Amino acid sequence: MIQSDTQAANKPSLNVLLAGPRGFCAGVDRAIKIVEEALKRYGAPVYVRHEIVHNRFVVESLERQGAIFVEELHEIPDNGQPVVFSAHGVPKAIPGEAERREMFYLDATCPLVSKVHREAEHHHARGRHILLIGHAGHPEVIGTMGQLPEGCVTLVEDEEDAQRVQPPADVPLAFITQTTLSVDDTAGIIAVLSERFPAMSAPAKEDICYATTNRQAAVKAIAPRAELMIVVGAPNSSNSVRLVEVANRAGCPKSIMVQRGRDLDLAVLDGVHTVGITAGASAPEVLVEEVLSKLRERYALATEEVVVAEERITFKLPTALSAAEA
Ligand code: 0K2
Ligand code: SF4
Repeated sequence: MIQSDTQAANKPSLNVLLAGPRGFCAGVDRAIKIVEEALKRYGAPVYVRHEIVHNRFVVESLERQGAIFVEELHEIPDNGQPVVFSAHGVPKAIPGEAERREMFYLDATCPLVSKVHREAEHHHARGRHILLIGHAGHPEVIGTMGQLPEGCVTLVEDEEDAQRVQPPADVPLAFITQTTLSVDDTAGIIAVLSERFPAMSAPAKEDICYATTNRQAAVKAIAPRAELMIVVGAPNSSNSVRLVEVANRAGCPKSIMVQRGRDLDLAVLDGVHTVGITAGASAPEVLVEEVLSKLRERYALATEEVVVAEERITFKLPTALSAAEA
């Protein structure tokens, strides 16, 4: 259904295609709720190791409620207050260190990331060397590699890496992936690996999650109709950066990322009749609304939402937070 702005007769019109789904996924929603619920139950401060999700707006609103963000556990005093691990997951050494220091920790790792951690352990237990498809330095990759002893996982970032990688000889192989990759790039990397290592254990499907897959599919659906794609998200958000790339490759001539409405320079709209808008899994809908408000400063919007999938998935909170208070 197309919705048109009323009382904007003197403004030029702009078609807006809203990607559906966009924005928060179940893992992000759960991670933020864990921090909020911890603040409610245990009071401030609640420490959070790494940005709970890669979005400054989310981080700053939790800071206002009493959350303190750190990068490493040594920055946290021994004061008995909880520490939450971010949605991206942590190496095994982190809960280990928290236990040694008798810290009270809550794990906000997305259950779909934890599933990949368990797959890594499963392959390792069967004597397989693991090829992890993902991006170096990303916290999810650091967390997944850190489930196993050093040397048991080799990172493969792209097709060139897949062509060159020399895993240990005479050891069976398996692959796993980061959850927020480009579906198409990953298929290309897996094709190269499967060709080189036909005996490699391959899961039925890579580990890219439902939310990443659906957001990319929605962008592909609107990209050919749009002259500009605006992705609401943060530069350190892997899944959001992928949406910018997907839009370009799916035929949208220009694709940009903005963190919020005030970052949008309306000059980029010159000559544009149809704009696509989406948001990464860590970007709240209020920031999409900000972008729409900014566009309304100059245009009368005719908005159409293009929905390629319905998402009903939700994840439970950790037992420590979901149990009724004693
Ligand atoms: O896409 P990223 O992994 O960089 O993370 P965020 O932007 O924080 O989105 C939430 C996904 C977290 C884990 O998959
Ligand atoms: Fe979980 Fe996927 Fe969301 Fe990451 S993007 S938090 S894996 S649902």
